[in-house]
Amino acid sequence: MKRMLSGIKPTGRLTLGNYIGAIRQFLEYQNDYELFIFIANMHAITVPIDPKELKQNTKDLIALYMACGLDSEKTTLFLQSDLPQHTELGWILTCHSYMGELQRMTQYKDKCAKQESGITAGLFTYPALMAADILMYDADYVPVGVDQKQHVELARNLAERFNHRYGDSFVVPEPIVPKVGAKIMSLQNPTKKMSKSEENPKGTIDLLDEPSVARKKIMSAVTDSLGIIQYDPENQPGLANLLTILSSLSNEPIDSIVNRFQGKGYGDLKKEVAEAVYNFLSELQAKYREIIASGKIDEIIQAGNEKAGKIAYKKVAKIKRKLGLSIQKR
Ligand code: ATP
Ligand code: LTN
Repeated sequence: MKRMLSGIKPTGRLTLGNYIGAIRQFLEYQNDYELFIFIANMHAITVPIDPKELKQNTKDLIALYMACGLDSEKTTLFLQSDLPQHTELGWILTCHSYMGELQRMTQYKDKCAKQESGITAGLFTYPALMAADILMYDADYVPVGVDQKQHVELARNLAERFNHRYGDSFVVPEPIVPKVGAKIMSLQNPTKKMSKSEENPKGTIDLLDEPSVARKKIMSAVTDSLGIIQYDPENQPGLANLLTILSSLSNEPIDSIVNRFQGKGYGDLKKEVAEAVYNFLSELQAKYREIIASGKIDEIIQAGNEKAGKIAYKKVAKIKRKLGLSIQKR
């Protein structure tokens, strides 16, 4: 079975966009791949973050993953900061990354452009840590958003460089980027992505939003004045977004929804989407609360850490031997 790995930073609360665009895919992958999913909390500290918030986001993320249907029997779910091998291999890979290579990373360049002061060295070297996360487990595939593809390519280059210099060390990973269309838009500005860092909370549905609040957000979503129900993302982006959300949550094809709503108004469609979102969030949050109350999070992370930790321990020991860092005979 091929191995797949992905991580998510606990820097904000998860949105319906994260669910439809990313988490739902993980649920499918867990049947066909040996799946490793981890909370990239060492990456979250590359920018200032309140410790209480970080801790809460981390727990929420684990509980939400499970509430969405990630099955700890099939998937190894672990916490990056609990495995010191990540930073150890991260340092080793930092020492094999060139300044020019890291300077070319567009995410770093964008952040530099936006954030005039207070850029940390960690933000600069973070792609080397991300490469360590991936190469540690010999992942064949890494599902990521388009913005992260360049980082996976760096991991590929580092793997090849290492294999060339020291002999076979790492599997060269491949990024998997979701098909186009896997992009849920803001409810208030449907030409922009629904994002956890969006300023207007009315545009974003948080997975932990009160379901009745989420219902209101759908009812007040921006549409258009054409008054025809059809799927036309270019001219009717708000409507297309609502159709995509309904189709994703109900598994009903968009065409069939469009047919059902012929001759009806936007209000009718919004009501059905609002109900679907209301029901989805109510069920999800009930499971979420159950998981939090069960105290199982610690147990699941511990089991995941143990499984991932064994692989990480072996890998770092092997790499240290190859580099001449270990002097004792084994
Ligand atoms: P931010 O909003 O702060 O830029 P984000 O919501 O994009 O963050 P990430 O942690 O970068 O969060 O994304 C996690 C995963 O969710 C990625 O695979 C990304 O492609 C996916 N994702 C995020 N927002 C959407 C969206 N609106 N539609 C579809 N997929 C999304
Ligand atoms: N950098 C990613 C999170 C991340 C990751 C990884 C994803 C850290 N390590 C390894 C895939 C594989 C982000 O900012 N979303």
